Amino acid sequence: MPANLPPAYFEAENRYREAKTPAEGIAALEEMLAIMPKHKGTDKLKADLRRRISKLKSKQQGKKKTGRRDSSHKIEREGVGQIVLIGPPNVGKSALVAALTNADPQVADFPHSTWKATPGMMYFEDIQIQLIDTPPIGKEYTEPWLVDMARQSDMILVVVDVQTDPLRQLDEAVSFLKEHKVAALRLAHLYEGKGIWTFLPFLVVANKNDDPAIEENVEIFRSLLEDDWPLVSVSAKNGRNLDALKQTLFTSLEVIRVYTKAPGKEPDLSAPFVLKRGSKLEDLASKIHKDFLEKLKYARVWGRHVYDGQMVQRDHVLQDGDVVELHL
Ligand SMILES: Nc1nc2c(ncn2[C@@H]2O[C@H](COP(=O)(O)OP(=O)(O)O)[C@@H](O)[C@H]2O)c(=O)[nH]1
Ligand SMILES: [Mg+2]
Repeated sequence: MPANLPPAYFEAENRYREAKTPAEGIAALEEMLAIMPKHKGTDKLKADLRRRISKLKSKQQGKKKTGRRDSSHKIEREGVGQIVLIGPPNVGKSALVAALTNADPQVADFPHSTWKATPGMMYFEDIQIQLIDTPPIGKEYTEPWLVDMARQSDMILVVVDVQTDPLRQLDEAVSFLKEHKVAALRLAHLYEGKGIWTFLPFLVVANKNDDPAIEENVEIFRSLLEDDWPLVSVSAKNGRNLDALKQTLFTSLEVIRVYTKAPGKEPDLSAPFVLKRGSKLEDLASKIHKDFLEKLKYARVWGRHVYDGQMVQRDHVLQDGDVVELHL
């Protein structure tokens, strides 16, 4: 690798690694190609980038052909995040979506009762998160669009039944996703340089933990888990730990809620602006209005990590729950 590549090249390379669609990947690769200094030492690298671009382009075209069929399964994103439930039959995916959201998917004691994806909105405090119930994955047959839906989501919940061999169920789900190049973000380093992967936050939900007598199953499951999977154990049937699950889902989405106020007025607490964790004052300004980014002088912030009305500059990192008064 030539040593004189500019920092912008590595930024584009990061974007390429994190690309969720062929289009994003192509854009990043083309940027890398454009940034690359022109001399003999970079010829090989350039050829390699061009090859990757054309590969992605053919993938994109292949996708377009089947677009009509796939689009019927596409679920419009709503709320601050989209989370897909994945797992074998009968573990309680539909029961969880029914318990956590306004949706009412069919819950049944026979396998394969769910054959289409059903979205529902889950309220968490003052925001909503979208959960999607899906048909089961399994050895015999898995809906072909299911993986695409997972890839386009913000997070995957692997649901298992803690009363019925949860370790095998988890392994099945993780292997299935791995076969389709979808893996946990935490484990991304294991797949570096092995093609184009989609990495997402994963959470394991051990369902059917109905009462304290079942805690022992949960502990055994937990102790057998490799790779330190984050795990929440719940009961969709009687609501045990569902509040903890909601909180964990919100935290895993890595977003913050910020409220705005006008000088001398009360803040508007009804509708927060939702930003990625780590966002700065200037990110909030540009989200409110594109002119604000330019005009922004400073802001006053009320929250847990500042003193009341603290004056902050553009690069100030905001926290969940902050109230911000912009001064233009
Ligand atoms: N004991 C118990 N049974 C549950 C729980 N959640 C779901 N079930 C039952 O498990 C069966 C399968 O549930 P369902 O939601 O249809 O599973 P899915 O195939 O993963 O969508 C049904 O008989 C449910 O009533 C739970 O938390 N505890
Ligand atoms: Mg179901």
